[in-house]
Amino acid sequence: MRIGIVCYPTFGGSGVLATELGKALAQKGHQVHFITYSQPVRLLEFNANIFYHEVRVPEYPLFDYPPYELALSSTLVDVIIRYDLDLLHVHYAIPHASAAYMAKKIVQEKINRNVPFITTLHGTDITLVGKDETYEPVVTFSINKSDTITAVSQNLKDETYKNFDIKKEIQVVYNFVDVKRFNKKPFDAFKQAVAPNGEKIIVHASNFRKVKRVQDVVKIFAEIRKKVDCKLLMVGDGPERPKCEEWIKNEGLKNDVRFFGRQEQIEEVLAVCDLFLLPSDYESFGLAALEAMAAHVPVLSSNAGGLPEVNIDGVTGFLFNVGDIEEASRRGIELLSDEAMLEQFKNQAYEHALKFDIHNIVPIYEKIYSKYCRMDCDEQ
Ligand code: GMT
Repeated sequence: MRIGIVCYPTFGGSGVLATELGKALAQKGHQVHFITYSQPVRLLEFNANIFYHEVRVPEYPLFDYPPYELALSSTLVDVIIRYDLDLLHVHYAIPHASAAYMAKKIVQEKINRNVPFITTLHGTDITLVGKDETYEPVVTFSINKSDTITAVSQNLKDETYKNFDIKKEIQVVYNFVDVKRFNKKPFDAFKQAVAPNGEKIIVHASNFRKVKRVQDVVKIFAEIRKKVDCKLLMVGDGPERPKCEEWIKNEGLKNDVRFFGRQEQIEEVLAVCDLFLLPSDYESFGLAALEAMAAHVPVLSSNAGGLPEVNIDGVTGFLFNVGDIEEASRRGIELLSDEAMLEQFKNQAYEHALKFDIHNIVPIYEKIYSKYCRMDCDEQ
């Protein structure tokens, strides 16, 4: 099929997922067109089935706010007609679902073709930004106009029905991970460099937004470190990072914490780690936790949002109430002090991650697409 994918091209989970989906679809022989304002960060490989179309927003002195959504809709119309796309799959509702609806209507009027669009809800488009009254009417409308709606967890599906007047069925399609990519042997020289005395290695990876509660990461680490020799690796970047570096300095933890910034090869870092921390206020799913599990790293996470659907308490790691540093630290110490238990949790985390392997989830999206297959699309 010929599929248009719209997403945020940055390091966020929704963009990563959309890009990995597009790459997997291209490998399976579909023609995939990414339509975004810059090249998606994970779109590094060459594949003849992958096309990238940049959405340009011309500057004009009259505009204090350049109208990105109009530029996106117009680019969508152009790509749909020029490449005869079968459908659009938009990731993150704002403003992608309304732009897709607008493009669909224009194409209908121009060439009398109905181009379906699938909207995948990822999290903050529903739980934070979307339900704000500034956007809510448009978000509700464009979700309802989507031909298929998917959400990345049961929790996000429930939240969507709770916060918006949605008249259609929402299908849960979980995040996925390429387990083969993350199931790596540890690179001994790297391990030796970050934990020279065989310390346990704790890791956190995120975009350092407020919702991630990176201060809790520091607090939990400080408590665990009182009982277990350990190091903390911080992967990613974002608004809370400067404050986080300050807290670490103030707590006297500087020599035991390393910041790696944004990492394309996060699997190399995860391969040497023993525990992943994710104390978020909310996660619709928690893709970063799944990636850790695929790398044999158990997860110590809050029980917010969809996290309990991914991190199984007492099996793949432990859950704690948001902000409960004491419980989180207790569980971290328990796990890192018992070699046999840690080994068991590492294996269980990996086993559970297999359920979310790319080869299990991508066919679910293909099945959704096949509903919209035109007469000629099997020949692609
Ligand atoms: O976590 C973020 O801040 C990024 C955000 C995004 O929209 O890119 O991630 C969301 O989508 C991911 C992929 O579906 C989910 O795994 C994350 O849990 C979700 N983040 C939140 O709900 C906060």
